[in-house]
Amino acid sequence: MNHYHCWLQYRPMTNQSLRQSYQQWLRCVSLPGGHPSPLLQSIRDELNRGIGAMLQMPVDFVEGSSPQNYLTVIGKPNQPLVRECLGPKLVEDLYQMKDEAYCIRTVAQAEGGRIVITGHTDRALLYGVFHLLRLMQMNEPLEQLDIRETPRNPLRMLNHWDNMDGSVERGYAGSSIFYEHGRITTNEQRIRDYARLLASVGINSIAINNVNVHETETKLITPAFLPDVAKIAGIFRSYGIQIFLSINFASPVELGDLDTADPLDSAVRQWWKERAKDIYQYIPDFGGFLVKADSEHRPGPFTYNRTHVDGANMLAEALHPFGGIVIWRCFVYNCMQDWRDRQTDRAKAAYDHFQPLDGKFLDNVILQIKNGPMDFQVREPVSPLFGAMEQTNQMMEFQITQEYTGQQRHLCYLVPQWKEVLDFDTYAKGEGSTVKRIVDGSLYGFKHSGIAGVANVGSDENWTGHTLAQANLYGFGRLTWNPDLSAEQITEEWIRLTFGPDPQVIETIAHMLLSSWRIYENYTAPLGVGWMVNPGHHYGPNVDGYEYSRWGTYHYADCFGIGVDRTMKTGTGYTAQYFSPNREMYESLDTCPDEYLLFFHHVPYTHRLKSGETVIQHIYNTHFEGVEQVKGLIEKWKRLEGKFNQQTFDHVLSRLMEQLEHVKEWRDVINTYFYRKSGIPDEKNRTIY
Ligand code: BDP
Repeated sequence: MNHYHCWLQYRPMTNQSLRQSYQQWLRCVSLPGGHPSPLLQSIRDELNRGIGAMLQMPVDFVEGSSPQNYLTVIGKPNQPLVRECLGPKLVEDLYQMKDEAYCIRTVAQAEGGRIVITGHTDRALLYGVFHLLRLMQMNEPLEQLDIRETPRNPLRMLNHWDNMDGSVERGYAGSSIFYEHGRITTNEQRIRDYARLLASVGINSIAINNVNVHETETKLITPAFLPDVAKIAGIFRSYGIQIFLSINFASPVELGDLDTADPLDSAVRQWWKERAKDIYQYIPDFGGFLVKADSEHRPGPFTYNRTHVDGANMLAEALHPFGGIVIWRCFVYNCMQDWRDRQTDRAKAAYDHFQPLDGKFLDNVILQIKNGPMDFQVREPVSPLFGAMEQTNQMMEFQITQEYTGQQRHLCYLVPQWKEVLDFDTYAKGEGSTVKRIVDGSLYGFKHSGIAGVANVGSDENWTGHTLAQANLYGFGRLTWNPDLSAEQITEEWIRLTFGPDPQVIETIAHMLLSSWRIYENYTAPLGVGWMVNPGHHYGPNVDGYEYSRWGTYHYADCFGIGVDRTMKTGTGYTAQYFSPNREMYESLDTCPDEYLLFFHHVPYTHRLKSGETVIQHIYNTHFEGVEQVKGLIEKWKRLEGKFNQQTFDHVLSRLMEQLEHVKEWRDVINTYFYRKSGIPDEKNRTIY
């Protein structure tokens, strides 16, 4: 495999009969005539590239029909050739399809046949073409295709935390692919290749700068930078991706135009309207603003004693005439709290801030909520804000970049975690009110909704630092397109596309990926309590690293026990933010799932889990086990030597070896800490320092 091409390897077909069949179908492709849109040009380019590499032949593009026996027809349902191939009944049926949906169908004819890819928009056609290429890469037959796909989430988005000096906040794969030395990059090819990768998994939106908007980035919305931003937007546009910018709430002040950013001040409101107008002049299909306000020292409406509604609605009004939206983040909490204050619970903050504002936001505002109430820990319960605001658009924020999950040095495949979150039943509107139905907009009929993920890519040749971390990006895209796909399905697809069809390779890597999140959980902070990382960079164990700081991230371990009492009865009352019966489930020690025990309860080390182990023995066991499991991953990987290029083999092996060293450190730091605190020896008498 070639690192750079990720899941678009397009390796030459070696199976002769399949190759002949594919060659027959794809030799001639009919595309809509007239002046081709940039998206149609992308379709043409991708077919040339994919077919050229896989089948080693050129594609003959035609407009309209062709006397060929076999033909692939790409066009909208109202095009005569599409109608002719599919028949009026099916075409009528297809008129119901949503804008991004597509249909791929094989129609047999007396001699030969037609493969028809159809949808109402060029973007839908592009998705259909990527689907066809995916099937070919996975050696699937094309003779009887009958596929209909509709993306479940309207917004399928990446958030880049890239800064204009080229650094990437929480980036573990080199520097930014968008910026160098305070300017937008001139390496457009790299961005084009990125856009292809994203479009191939259905991503349709991207915010291209960090949510922490510093001095230089504040200027991105000004004519000094907009021409360059427009260039990037143009590249993404040709792959059906809309761009967004993160904005600085204090822009009117920081750009030196006004002396206030008060959202109710008429000059401020006018200022934003003018900025919106400027932006749309350069980028007519600009998506809108992503906003981190009143969070971790970022400015916001609180400075002026105004509410988040005032702030978000002001921006929404400015964008409204152009069809733009405001994505307002709910990651708002007191990051300066006193650790002695046991009443302030950071987990409660998002709900406390936003839930009372339900119904007050304009309908082009979406609240973007992190999956858990804290901050992307390896294990957190679902944020209780999901479903708690019936009249306010909501979307999900996942973190693809592995800030707290091994920073792309450790293997940690997050699709199983995201699946659990999306499948969680909030009971917001009775049974079946799953998170995926809230964020896809269907439960409450939201006007805008979807899923965003904090990107994990950078300038490294393999995009993601750890080559196997490409699976997280792929999986994110596929899952946001269809949250009902299973983790196993997505995983197998990714491996087949990336590494090819060898069953041993598929089985081994699938096992490695699918077990890796649990393994990571085993050797890091136990039972949902989280943190225990080095402050600042968040890599490596440090049990008390955040214990006496201002961030609200505590475990309360002493010589008797550990965990955060978030119950209504004796604790912070956080459990009350959930709908019944989740509220009661978490409130009671008897029903709280083991994996969240220390998130919700403070218990003695001798407390028995549902598994039968005591808490302390669980800590010892999982930490010893974690090391053995990583050794197991290495053994598995080693058996793949020679199955693909040596460079990939060596690269992953070296990351796994580094993980192993590091896992031992985690084991020893955590076990020693709890042994010394509790004084309770390991039942199995293993060495604890
Ligand atoms: C935390 C990160 C920090 C981000 C913040 C956010 O440590 O770098 O700025 O989240 O999401 O996880 O705003």
